[in-house]
Amino acid sequence: MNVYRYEENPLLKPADVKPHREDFEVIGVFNAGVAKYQDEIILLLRVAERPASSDPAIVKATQLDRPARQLRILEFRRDDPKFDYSDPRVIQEAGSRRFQALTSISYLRIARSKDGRRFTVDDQPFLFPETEYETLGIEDPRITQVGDTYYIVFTSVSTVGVAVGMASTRDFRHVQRHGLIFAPENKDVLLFPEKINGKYYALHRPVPKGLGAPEIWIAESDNLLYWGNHRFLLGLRENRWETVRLGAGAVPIKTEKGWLELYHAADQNNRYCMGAVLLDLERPWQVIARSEQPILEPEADYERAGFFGNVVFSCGALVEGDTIKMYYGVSDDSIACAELSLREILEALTFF
Ligand code: MAN
Repeated sequence: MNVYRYEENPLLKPADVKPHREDFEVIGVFNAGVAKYQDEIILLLRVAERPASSDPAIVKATQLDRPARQLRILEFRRDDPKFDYSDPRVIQEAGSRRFQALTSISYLRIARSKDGRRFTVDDQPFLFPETEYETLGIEDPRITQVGDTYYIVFTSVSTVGVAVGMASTRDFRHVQRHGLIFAPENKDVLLFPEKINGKYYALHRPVPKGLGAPEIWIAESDNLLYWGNHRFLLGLRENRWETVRLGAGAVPIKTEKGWLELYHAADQNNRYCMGAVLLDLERPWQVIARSEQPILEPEADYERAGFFGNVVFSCGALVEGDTIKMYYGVSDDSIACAELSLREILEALTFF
């Protein structure tokens, strides 16, 4: 597989984004949704911020205090044995691993570009945590254009669970919220860009806690809001790069051979790669072909090291002729882009 990584990578780093308020710092700008709007390429960035701490002995975190409608600042002593800081993304109770706080709060912010390489970041957040289901942040947006409307689906995080919210915009200035479309625990929802035989389809990724694993399902809807007829779609595979969890990444790409879905998967070491799967054009709940090897894996320095290293994680791609421009978060830290050939990806798939 020929992968052309942009020379400018990473295209956006935390230092390129101003925090939304002065006493905060940006620690990540990654996992961005992608859209084409007029003559611009839009990245809907996941920006992760935390309250700046001048004292290295104090770890500060934050969450939305709904009644007060403002962010509450939490403080933890780094040397307090009650807490486990081993996962940089979350503060847990030592021993029990019970959730205490996320180390950052995420929200969505727009970056705009004409050439797809140099982006200007908007001054203000586009979608900021606001509801009771977003008190710990909103993350990993995906954008699907249906007619003139861009639907944005995102991970909605709160202490009652990790769910999936939806919003829409027509101009990337005004935004309307539509509430939660999938209950906890669920993530990685991708809406297909058109109806198939009269129905909308969505890929989703529940996280069963008894039997089952974090794997990809497909559901259908008449209106994008109410989802049913759930079917299991794509599972993990042993002894490979996709052993622990997987989830859809980019909006399904319509090709002559089927719907091409670029998805992520992780192994026991939390190493995230991108793979590809082909779904039947008329019956998208049927898998026709799948990549044996990843189409992209963490190899460049910026993909291997960072806030949470060895992660490539795409939430969106643009297709121009045979070229797939895949934008992806690297190491839960920054954003990169790579170009791949659509034909080469299809040729590399194993058909069942
Ligand atoms: C995981 C990671 C984090 C994220 C939480 C909540 O721990 O993906 O980045 O904040 O889940 O979604």
